[in-house]
Amino acid sequence: SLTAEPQAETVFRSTLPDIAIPDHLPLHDYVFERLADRRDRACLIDGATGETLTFGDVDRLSRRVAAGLRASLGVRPGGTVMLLLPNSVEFALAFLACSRLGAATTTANPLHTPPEIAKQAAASGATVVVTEPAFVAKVRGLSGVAVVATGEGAEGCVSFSDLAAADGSALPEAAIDVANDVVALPYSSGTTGLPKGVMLSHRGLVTSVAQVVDGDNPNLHLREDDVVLCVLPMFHVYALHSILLCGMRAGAALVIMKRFDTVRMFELVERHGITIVPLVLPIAVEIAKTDAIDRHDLSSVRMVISGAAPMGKELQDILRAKLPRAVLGQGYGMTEAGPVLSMCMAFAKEPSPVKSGACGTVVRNAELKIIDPETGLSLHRNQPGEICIRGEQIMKGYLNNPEATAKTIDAEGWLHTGDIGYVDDDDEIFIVDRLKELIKYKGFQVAPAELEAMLIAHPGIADAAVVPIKDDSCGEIPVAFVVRSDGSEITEDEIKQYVAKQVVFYKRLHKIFFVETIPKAPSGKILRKDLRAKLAAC
Ligand code: 4UU
Repeated sequence: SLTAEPQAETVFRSTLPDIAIPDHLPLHDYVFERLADRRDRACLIDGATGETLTFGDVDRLSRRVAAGLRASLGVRPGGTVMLLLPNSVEFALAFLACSRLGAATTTANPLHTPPEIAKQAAASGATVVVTEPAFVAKVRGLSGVAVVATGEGAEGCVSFSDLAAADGSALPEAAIDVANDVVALPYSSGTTGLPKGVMLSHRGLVTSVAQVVDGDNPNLHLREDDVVLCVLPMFHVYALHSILLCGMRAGAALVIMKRFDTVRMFELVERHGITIVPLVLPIAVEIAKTDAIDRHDLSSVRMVISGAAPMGKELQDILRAKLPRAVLGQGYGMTEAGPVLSMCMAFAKEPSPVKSGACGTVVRNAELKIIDPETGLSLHRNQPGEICIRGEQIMKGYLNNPEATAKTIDAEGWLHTGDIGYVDDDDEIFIVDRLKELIKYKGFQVAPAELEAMLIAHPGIADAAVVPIKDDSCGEIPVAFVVRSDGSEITEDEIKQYVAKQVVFYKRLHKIFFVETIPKAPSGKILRKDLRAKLAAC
C-alpha cells in the first residue's frame, strides 16, 4: 500500500511519575502559596550587609512596589518593565511586583552598552526601567521610558524606596489570564538570528518551577531549611527560575551576591551555612583551581548544580573530590524551553545515581524526543540527534515574531532546541554538540548574527562570520573570519576595538582571521561547521 503506517515516535519521559501542577495560579500566588506557614522565615539575605527579609517582608514589600509602580508610573496589566539590575533584593521585589500587576518583566545585563539596552527597551515596549544609580546614565536617553533608581542620589529618577513606601493594601487585584499573560520576557537569540523576546506566561513558569521542586519526590529537592547561594545573575533565566523562583516556592533562604569572588563566596558559605550552590563553568573552574578552599569549612554544602554550558567529566571529578560532602550534577535549560528541560536525578528527594557528564533526566509532565536533523524522524536511545521538548512549560513564542516562533515550535508543539544530544540506557541526557549558531561565553549568550551585522556595517569589511572556539574556563569564545573590502587595510586590533565599543564584555571578539571568502551554502547560509573544523585543525 502507498499509505504506510506512520512510524511510532520514540518519546522519553521522566522516570518520576507526573504530578498535579496548579494551572490557575499567577506566578506570585504560586510562589507565595505557603506564605502563612513561613511568614517569619528568612527569604532574601543580602550577602554584603547580612540584611534579611522574611517571606512576610517580601510579600508586603512586593505589594507596595506594585502599588507604587501602578500609582506613580502607570504600570498596568499587559505593560512591560525593564530590570537593569545586578543581583539585589530590589530585583526580586520588582519582579514579583510586576507579576502582581499582570505586567511583564524584561531583564537585561546592566553591563550592556546603551545601544544594546535601547534596542531591548524599544523592542519589548518597556515603559519603565528599574536600575542602579551607576547605570542611570545608560538609560537617560530612552524616550518615553521612566527611570526608577535604587539607592540614593540619582537625579531626575523615581526612587525605588518611594515606590516601596506606597500603600500596598490599596493595590487592586489584577485580572490575570495565566495561560496567556506574559510574566517574564527574557531575550534570547534561540537557534538563529538576533536576540528576541521570549514570552514566558504565568502558567509556563509555574509549570517549569513545579516540574523541578513540587511533588512527593521533587526532582530538585529544595527544603525550607536550605540556604541557596545566588551569585548567578538573576537577569538570566537560570538564576531567575532555579534560584529565585524555585527557592521561594520551596521556602528556602537565598543569599544574594552581587559579584563573584571565590574567597567572598567561601566566607558566605561559612557565615550562612549555605547548602545549595548553583554555578556555571567559570565558577567551577575557579573552585577547582584555588587552594583557598582548604582554609574554609564548606561542609554545609550538600548540592552543587551546574548548568547553562557543558561541564566535562574531568572538571566534575575534580569538584567532587574538593567537595566530597556535596552531590554534584547538572541541569539543562534553554530560555525558550521555559527554561528547564532536564535535571540531575541525584538531586531528587529519593535520589538515583547519575553519571559524570550527564545533564539530567527529562523533567516530569513533559515529553522529550531526539530527532534526526535531516529527516525529522525520532531516534532511539544512544543515538545523537536534535533534542526536542514538549509541555505546558515552553515559551508561548517570540514577541512580535511569529516566523521565528514557527521555526522553533513545530505544528505538533515540539520545541526544537538546536542542541545535539542523546538519551542513554538509564534515561540520562548527554549533550554532545550544537546545531544552532549560538555561542556561549561563560554561560552568556553571544548571537553570531548580531556581531556579523555589526562587522559588515563597517566600510572596511566586505563579509564576516562569527564562530566559537573551545576554551577551558569560558566554555567558548567568539572569533571572527573577516573578508576585507577592496583596498581596505583594516587590522585585527581595529576590528576588535570597533566591536568592543558597541557590545557588553562577553560579546567581544578574541581573534580575527582574515580570509578571501566566507564559505556559504547556495542558500547564502554560512557553513559554520566548515569554519569550526578549520579552527579545530589549526
Ligand atoms: C550543556 O543556559 C540557559 C539555561 C540554563 C539553565 C536553566 C535552569 C540551567 C539549569 C537550570 O536549572 O539558557 P540559554 O537560553 O541562555 O542557553 C541555552 C543553551 C542550551 O540550548 C544549550 O546549548 O545553553 C546550553 N546549555 C547547556 N549545554 C544549557 N545548559 C546546558 C548544560 N550542558 N547543562
